Amino acid sequence: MAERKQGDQATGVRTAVVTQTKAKTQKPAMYRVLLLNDDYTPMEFVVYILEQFFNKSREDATRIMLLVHQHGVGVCGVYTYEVAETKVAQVVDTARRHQHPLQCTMEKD
Ligand code: TYC
Repeated sequence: MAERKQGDQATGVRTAVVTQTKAKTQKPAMYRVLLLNDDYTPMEFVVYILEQFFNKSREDATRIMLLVHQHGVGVCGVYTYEVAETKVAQVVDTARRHQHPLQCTMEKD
C-alpha cells in the first residue's frame, strides 16, 4: 500500500487550502452634487436645471427644488468625480448665462 502524506494517514480524508485574494478592482469614490438655496434664482429655473442635467422627472425636480428652498441645501445626485465635476460646471455655467446666482458644489459621499 502506498504511503500516505501527513494529514490523511488516519482517515484517508484529503484536505486543500483555499486562499482568497483581494479583489483587484476598487469601487470608485463617489461624490454628492449639491444645490444651494438663494433668494433670487427662480424656482422654475431650478426645476429646469434638475430636469436637464440630473435627469429628474418634473415631480422629483420640484420636490428637490422645494427641499433646497426650505432647508438651504439638497442632493441632486451621486456620481464619480469627473461626472460630478462636469455637472457642477454645467449648472454654474447655465445659471451665469441666465444671470442667476444659483450655487452648485460637490462633496465626497
Ligand atoms: N429660493 C428661491 C426662490 O424663492 C428658489 C430656489 C430654490 C433657489 C432652490 C435656489 O437651489 C435653489 N425663488
